[in-house]
Amino acid sequence: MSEHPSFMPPNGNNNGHSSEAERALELENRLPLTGWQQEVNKGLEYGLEAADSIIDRTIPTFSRGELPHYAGINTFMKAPYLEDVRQVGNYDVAIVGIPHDSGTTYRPGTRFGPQGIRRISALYTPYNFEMGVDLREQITMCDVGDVFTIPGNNEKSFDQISKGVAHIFNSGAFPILLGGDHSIGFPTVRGICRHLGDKKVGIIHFDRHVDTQETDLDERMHTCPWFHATNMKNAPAKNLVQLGIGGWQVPRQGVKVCRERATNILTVTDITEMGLDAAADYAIERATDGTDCVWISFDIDCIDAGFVPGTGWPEPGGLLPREALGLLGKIIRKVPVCGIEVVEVSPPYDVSDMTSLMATRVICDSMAHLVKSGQLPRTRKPAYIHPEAQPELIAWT
Ligand SMILES: [Mn+2]
Repeated sequence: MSEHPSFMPPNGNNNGHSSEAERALELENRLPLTGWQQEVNKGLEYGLEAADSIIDRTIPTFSRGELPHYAGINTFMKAPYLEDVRQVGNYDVAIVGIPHDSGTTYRPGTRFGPQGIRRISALYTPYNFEMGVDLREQITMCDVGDVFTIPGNNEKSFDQISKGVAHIFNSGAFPILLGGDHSIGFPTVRGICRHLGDKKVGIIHFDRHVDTQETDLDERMHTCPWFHATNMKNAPAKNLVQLGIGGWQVPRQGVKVCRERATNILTVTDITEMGLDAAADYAIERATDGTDCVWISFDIDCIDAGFVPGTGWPEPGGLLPREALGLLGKIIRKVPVCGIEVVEVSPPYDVSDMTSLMATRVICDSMAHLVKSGQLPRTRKPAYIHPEAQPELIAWT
């Protein structure tokens, strides 16, 4: 017997208490296999029955669906590729790549982020043990491919991104964006705001960097998205929560804007000292105060640089992966999330796909928390989605 007070053996006598592992074993038992059976049937129909020597008759001749993990065409988690984006509203979740890195001011390469994330996402099964979620059984997902960005032109790319995000958002499908550098944060939120009417969105921003200056190197680079997003009346600065900020790469002109607009910042030390529950409560309270929905912008560099070498501005001293994932989950479970972007994955600087894998984990965990909190699948289009209109701007004094 262990003397550790919290130790509960998964299958031992635990006096009525249960460990996470024990609950996980029970949760799995409640999940259906309908989606898996449909995938097998489709595989056998489209991919032909296997050669006679294959004993497992669920295996087709041509790989269709999840298996083998190294085979097939890499959409995100091998979700169906939706060529006709007019049909996107038929799915619970739409994955879209934003291959844009013209906003980078140091390492480029995030134009390959969507490809890198899709490739390593093939490693994952749709099932998570601890949460007892099987995405294949519980939601429908499509991959709409990438927005057509214009290399070397941020503003034209921003216009494309806003239009694409607005289309997905308005369809009722839950948008999940694969970045792309963080300059895309402004056009994505602008796309959301075009369909908010007089409703408001809070932004929860995981990052080591504030990203709040007006321009950088004379343009709206990846250091600038929240200055421009919080210029829109639908995205108030008082509802911008910035988690994990700190270190030697936080430009002072951005800090000045955070102070003037009274954004809500927690450093890594704040988060670890107050604890994940209190940090999540702080983020939830600030982001939801007077708003109707919350946009999650997850810069992969909020995690310590040792875990995510493939990124634009790596900064040591960030969150541990389990802290970042834990905080993200605690937040998603309690706020009405209207979409998620994961940015700053730069595969050319990555090692063994570890940064792309972290991004995949962030996305899959997010979907599972949305399922566990009843936000997915959606039974109806959220009430905060309105007909298209240009967002009004705030006149800052
Ligand atoms: Mn960053």
